[in-house]
Amino acid sequence: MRLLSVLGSSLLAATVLAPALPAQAAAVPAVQITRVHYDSPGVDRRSNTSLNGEYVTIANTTRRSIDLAGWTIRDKTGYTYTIGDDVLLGAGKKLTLRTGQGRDTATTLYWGRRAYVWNNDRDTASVRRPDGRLIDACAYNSTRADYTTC
Ligand SMILES: [Ca+2]
Repeated sequence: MRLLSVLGSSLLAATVLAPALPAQAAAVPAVQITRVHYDSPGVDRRSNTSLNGEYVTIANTTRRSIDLAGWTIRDKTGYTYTIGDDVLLGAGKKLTLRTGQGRDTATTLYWGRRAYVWNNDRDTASVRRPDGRLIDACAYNSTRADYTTC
């Protein structure tokens, strides 16, 4: 999956990373899924608090801001969140997408769903460019933890 990510890395990141670093270091995708907290605390009662206990965090691994407008985050089933306009992720910054409803901030976006997205046992989170190209994916298959770090 990491290899695919390299191929899918943005031209911007490729320009920044490719000339100076060896191929192995460039294996880090420009936008990386760093955590999927798939099992929210407590019993899954679909309260907004519980829904927002589910989240996925992505990080900009490059030294430049990345315009995320139109990028998508989706699960294996195909539930898809499209990042809106005016979402610029600064160099090295992280962004968290929570499942429930809330007011978007610079660091947290809200999917606005009234149902869970991330399966508590196994699923795959992926982040894609507006053209659908896969940038990074994170799969998990365990009920022994509430989250996975990718
Ligand atoms: Ca869940």
